[in-house]
Amino acid sequence: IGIQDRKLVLWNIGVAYIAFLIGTFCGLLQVFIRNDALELPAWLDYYQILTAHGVLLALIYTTFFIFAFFIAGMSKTLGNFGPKVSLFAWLGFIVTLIGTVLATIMIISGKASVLYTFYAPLKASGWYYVALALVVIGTWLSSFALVGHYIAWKKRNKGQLSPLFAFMTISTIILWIIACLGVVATVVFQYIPWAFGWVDTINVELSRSLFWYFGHPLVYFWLLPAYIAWYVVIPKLVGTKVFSDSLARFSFVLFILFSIPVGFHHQLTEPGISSFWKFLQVVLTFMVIVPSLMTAFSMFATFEISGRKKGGTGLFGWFTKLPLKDVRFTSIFIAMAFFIPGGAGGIINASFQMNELVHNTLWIVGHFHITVGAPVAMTSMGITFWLIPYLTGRKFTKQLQKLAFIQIISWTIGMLLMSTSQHILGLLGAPRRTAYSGYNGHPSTLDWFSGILSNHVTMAVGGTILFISAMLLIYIVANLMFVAPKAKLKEDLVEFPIAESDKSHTPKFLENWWIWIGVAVALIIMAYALPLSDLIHNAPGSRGHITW
Ligand code: HAS
Repeated sequence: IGIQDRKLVLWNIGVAYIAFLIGTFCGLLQVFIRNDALELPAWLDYYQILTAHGVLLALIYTTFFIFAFFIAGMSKTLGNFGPKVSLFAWLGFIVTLIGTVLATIMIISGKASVLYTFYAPLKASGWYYVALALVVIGTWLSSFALVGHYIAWKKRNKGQLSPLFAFMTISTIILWIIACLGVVATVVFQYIPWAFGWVDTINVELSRSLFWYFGHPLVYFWLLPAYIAWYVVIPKLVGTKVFSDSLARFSFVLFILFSIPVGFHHQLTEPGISSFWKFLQVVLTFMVIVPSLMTAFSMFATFEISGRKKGGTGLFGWFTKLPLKDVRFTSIFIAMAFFIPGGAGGIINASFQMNELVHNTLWIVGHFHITVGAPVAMTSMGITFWLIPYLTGRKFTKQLQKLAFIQIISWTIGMLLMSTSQHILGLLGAPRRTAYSGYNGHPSTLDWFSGILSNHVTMAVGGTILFISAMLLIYIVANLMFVAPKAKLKEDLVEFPIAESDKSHTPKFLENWWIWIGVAVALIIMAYALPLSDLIHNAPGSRGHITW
C-alpha cells in the first residue's frame, strides 16, 4: 500500500499501543488493589483506575487498532486512498484522538470515575461526555472515508462483488454506524444537558437502554475485525483458500441483522422493561450466535482441508499439520480456542434464567476477558506481528519472533489463570465493580477464596503475568516500528497475507446493502420501539423522568 496510507495506519497503531500501555498498567494496579496488596494515595481511587482500564483497553485500543487494520486492508484490496478519502480518514483520526485525550485527562483527574458503561446516576464532568461524543464523531469520519473509498471502487467495477476484506469492513461499519445512534442519543440528549446542569433530572432506565442498544453491537465491532483476520488471513497462513466466500459474507450479513436488537440481555434483571421484550431480545440473541457457529464450522473446515492437503490423516491428522511454529498463526489459533469457552459463557449469560446467577458477578468479568481480552486481543497481536513490519519495511527477526512466542504464551497463561478464577468466584457469588475486594471480611465470602484457582494469589499471579506479557508486546511493537533492521532482501520482506476467495458462486444480492439495512431497521423497530416508548412515557417518578 502507498506511503501516505502507511503513515495513517502507523499513527493509528501507535495511538492504540499507547492506550494499551496505560490501560494494562491500570489492570496491574487493579489486581493488587483487589488483593489488598496495594494502598492507593488519596488522589487516586479504585474506580478511577477501573474506568481508565476499561476505557483505554476496551474502547480506545480496540478502536484505533480496528481502524488501522481496516485502512490497511481497504487500501491493499481496493487501491490507495485518493485525496478526499485521505483527508476524511486523517480528520477522523485527529477528532478521535482529541476525544481520547480529553476523556483520559478527565478520568485521570478523577472527574469521570464512572466506569466504561457510565451508568447514570453516576455522573462525570460534562466534558467527559463531550469527549465520548468526539470519539464517536471521529470514528464516523473515518467510516465515511472508508465507505467513500468503497463506493468509488464500486463505480469503477460496476456489477462486481467487492473483495471479501472490503465487504466485511463495510458490513462492520454499517453495524457500527447504526449502533452508535443509541449512544449518541443518550450522550447528546441526556448526559450532556444533565452533567452541565442545564436539566435537573435524567431518565436512568432510558439511558441504560440506549447505552446497551449500542453496547452489545459494540462487542461485535470488536469481534468482526478479528473474524476478518480469521476468514481472510488465516487460510493464507495455512496455505489454502477461503473455505466458502458465500458463507463468509452471509455470516457478516447475519451480524448486521442480529447484533443490535439484543441489548436487553444486559438488562435482564432490571425493572422497567417487561419480560415479554426481554424474552424477545433473548430469542434474537440466540440468532446472533448462529454466525459465530458458522465461523467455527468454517475455521475447522479450513484447517481440515489444508491439513489433508499436506498429508494429514485420521480424525485429528489436520491438527499436526497446522503451522504452529508461525507466531502470526499461533496467536490467532489460541485466540480462536479461547472463544470456545468464551462463546459458551455468552450463551449462559444470554439464557434468561441463568443470567440471574451470573449477572453483576465476577463471572461477567471472566467472560469478557475470554472474549475481548483473549480472542480479540490475541488476534490483534497476530495481526501486529506482520502488519507493522509490512508497513515499516523492517525485518521480523528470529529474535523478535522468539519474544513474540514468549509474549503470546504468557498472555495465554495469564488470561487462563485470571479468567478461570474470575468465573469461579463469580459463580460463588463474588460481585463485580467493587473496590471491597475482601468484601469487608464477611464470613460467607471468606470461603470463596480458599479454592485452588479461586484465590487471591491466582488472580494476582495471572494479572502480573499479563502485565509482563503486555510490556513484552510494547517492546516488540516499538522494535518493529523503529529499531529492527530494514529488510533488504526480498525474502525478508513481510507480506500482507490475504487468501484467495472464490466469488464465482456467491449470490450478488449478498452485497445489496439496502436489503440488509432495511431488515436490520425493521428488527430494531420490532424489538425496541414499544419498550423505549414505554420508558419515555411511563417512567416511575415524575412523568418521563426519575429524579436523582
Ligand atoms: Fe458477551 C456481557 C452474551 C460474545 C463481550 N460480553 C459481556 C460484557 C462484555 C462482553 C464486555 O446475554 C460485559 C458488559 C458489561 O460491562 O456489563 N456475549 C454474549 C453472547 C455472545 C457474546 C450470547 N461478548 C461476546 C463477545 C464479546 C463480548 C464476542 C467481546 C468481543 N455477554 C452476553 C450477555 C452479557 C454479556 C448476556 C450480559 C451479562 C450480564 O448479565 O451482565 C455470543 O456472541 C457468543 C457466540 C460465540 C460462540 C463461539 C464460537 C466459537 C468460535 C471459535 C472456533 C474455534 C476454532 C479453534 C476453530 C458460539 C468461532 C479450534 C481450536 C482448538 C484448539 C479446538
